[in-house]
Amino acid sequence: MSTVDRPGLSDSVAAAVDESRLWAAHVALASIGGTPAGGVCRLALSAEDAEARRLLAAWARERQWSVAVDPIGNLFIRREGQDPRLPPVVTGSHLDTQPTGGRFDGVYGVLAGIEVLRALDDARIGTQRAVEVVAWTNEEGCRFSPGMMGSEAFAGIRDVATMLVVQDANGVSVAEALASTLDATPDATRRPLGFPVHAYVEAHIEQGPELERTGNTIGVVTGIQGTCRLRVEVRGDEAHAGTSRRGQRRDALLAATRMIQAIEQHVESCDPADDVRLTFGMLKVKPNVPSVVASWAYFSIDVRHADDDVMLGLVARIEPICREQAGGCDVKVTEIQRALATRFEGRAFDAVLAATRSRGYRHIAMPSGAGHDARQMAQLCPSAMVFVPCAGGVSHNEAESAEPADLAAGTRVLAHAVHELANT
Ligand code: HGY
Ligand code: MN
Ligand code: MN
Repeated sequence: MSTVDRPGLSDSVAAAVDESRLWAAHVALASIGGTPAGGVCRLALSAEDAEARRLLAAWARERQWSVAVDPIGNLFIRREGQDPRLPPVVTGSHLDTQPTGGRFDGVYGVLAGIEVLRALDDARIGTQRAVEVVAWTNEEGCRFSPGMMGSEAFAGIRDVATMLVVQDANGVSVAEALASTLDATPDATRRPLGFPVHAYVEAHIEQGPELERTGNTIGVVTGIQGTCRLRVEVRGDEAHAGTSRRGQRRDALLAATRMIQAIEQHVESCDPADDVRLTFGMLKVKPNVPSVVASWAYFSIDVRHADDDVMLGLVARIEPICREQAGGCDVKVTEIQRALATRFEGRAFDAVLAATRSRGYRHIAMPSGAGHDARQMAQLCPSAMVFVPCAGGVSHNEAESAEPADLAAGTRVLAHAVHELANT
């Protein structure tokens, strides 16, 4: 008969975290969508995503944990508590990756959650509240844009209906891809969207250099900077490369490059401290052949900053700059996602800080430059994040790397904090 919490049991749970078992789980997941360069390509709702979900569901069955999915495909693995009526503690992250992603972004948070459940079992420790591990659907947003679909749907920030119709570059909709992905976990209980959550804690690699640079093992995350995502569509006219005069062209690609340059120069002029994160990650061109003047260009803009006023001030300048650089082309600027800066505070943050101190890890309190599902969960319940270092801060890159000992340290902090929260 397992025992419900008594003081000090959080140490026992943390001690039951098994570093080599956690590493083996990462090796297993990294083989699903593994790339020749040693990274991972496991796009949202792809065959690889389905295979990863199937593996997690099999692990859950081994331990008699229950498995459920909701209407956007969020996957929940639940270890029951003493009182099933109480809102659970939820931990987790995402299984999907960027196309040239690494072996740790997202998946570490899911596997750390699984390891916490295993540690609770092995230590034969019960909790008042159930503990659920979640794998959020489509955090990355590279196949189906914008990302964060699972956690935004769960938090009621965006309507599932608007997500299901989104199509990928091949015209496959979220709805179609979701249906085939869910076939991978046929025994999963179908749940309605959303439920009360007592607290949410997400473990993640930092995806930046601070922990490694300062020699710290744990980042107790204070919040996430704001993010605005936009798309710019430029329309011109196709023309012959050898006969059309420059003065008569409506060259969509040339106009797009002028817009990109002008936005970059504007940001540089008002951000001497290099605090703004401005990214033009995607550019599409039609007809995209050497001897035809481009009639269509489509590019992405990702603007981030810790101060919402600064970020929104820059976003407000984007459309005017694009129109100034249009050169006779038609321009359409669309904002597709806006997430303001988020602070983590309250019982989840306090539990992570207390667990980190109690375990004696070198640590710093620090903000997150990257976006995470925890941002959305912070709108629902007390939420927090545990960061661990990654080599050189490199992420969204196949060279992404992390040390087994650091992953285990973060998981011990997670186990300690989750156990405390599941008994309050
Ligand atoms: O873009 C982000 O910050 C996240 O890693 N998807
Ligand atoms: Mn991530
Ligand atoms: Mn990512």
